[in-house]
Amino acid sequence: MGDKTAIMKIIDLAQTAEVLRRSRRVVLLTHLQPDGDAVGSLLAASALLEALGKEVTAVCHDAVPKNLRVLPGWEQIKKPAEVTTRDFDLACSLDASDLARLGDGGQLFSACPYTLVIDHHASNICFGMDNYIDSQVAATGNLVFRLYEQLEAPMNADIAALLYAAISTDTGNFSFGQMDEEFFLQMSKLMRAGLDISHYSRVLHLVKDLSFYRLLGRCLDSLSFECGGRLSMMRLSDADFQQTDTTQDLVEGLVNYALNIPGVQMCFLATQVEASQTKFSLRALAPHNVAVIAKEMGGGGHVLAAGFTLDLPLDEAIDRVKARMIKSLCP
Ligand SMILES: [Mn+2]
Repeated sequence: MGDKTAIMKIIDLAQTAEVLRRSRRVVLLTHLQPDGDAVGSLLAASALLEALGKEVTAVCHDAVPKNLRVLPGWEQIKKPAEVTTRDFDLACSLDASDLARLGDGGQLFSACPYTLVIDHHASNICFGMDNYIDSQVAATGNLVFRLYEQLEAPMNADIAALLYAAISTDTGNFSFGQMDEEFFLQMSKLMRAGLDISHYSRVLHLVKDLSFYRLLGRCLDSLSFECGGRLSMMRLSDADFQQTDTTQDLVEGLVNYALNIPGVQMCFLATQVEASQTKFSLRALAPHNVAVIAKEMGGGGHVLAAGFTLDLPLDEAIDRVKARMIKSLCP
């Protein structure tokens, strides 16, 4: 089924549907530290291929996070080491912008005679033989939805929940991102398929462990301001995690609290990773740009949301980043 050295090709929706239709044994993969779009797209694509009579194996390098273990079928996702066969005729990557994002799953992907990439990141490097990339959609889940329609596969309430998890995660539960007419037409079709939106909205986006709220409390307690309130800063030390019995994976999203205070235009959250390593999440409101700062510090990201890690102790790292952000915000 194709030559591995073939030139990487951009394909459209109909061609992508055709590649899936031709396949027989498919390994589906998604990125490290999977979020709702990763897990939702992976499982919805898996159900789609099963409906077409394919043999499907769904793989992710990391375990499914606790808050996503409410999604139907999450238990079927395997770790790369649990996949013993290499007998696949198609490997399909979902929501990953490059091969490294697949972690150990990358080996399964590369070992396959035919590879397909489906993604919505503008930064996708088209690492498949075929690549269906559309950066105009909010989530990879929107592309999987299109494939359901293109392949005329049946939709039910469980599949609707998976696609809702995907598209609601990447839009902050309908707060940002590419939400256009097609997006809401898809949503309306998910409702018609029986989506229990109030249940899934609550369990996916509202319910969090008490330990998370304790960590959030620590984070908010650390708030400080510069530039007359236009720059806000938060910090979490090792002690904060220990005393709240939490781990670093809960940090995701905390930085936004600092940005949502009236008057704030830029913010950061500094998290102690090790004694002399500090991780930063930066956020900004338009027309500011934190991608430039992140790049200077050896990281990357988007104009309004970026990040990086410095090999410095917490206080020293904060001083450096604070000075750089003050320079940018009130020179
Ligand atoms: Mn995504």
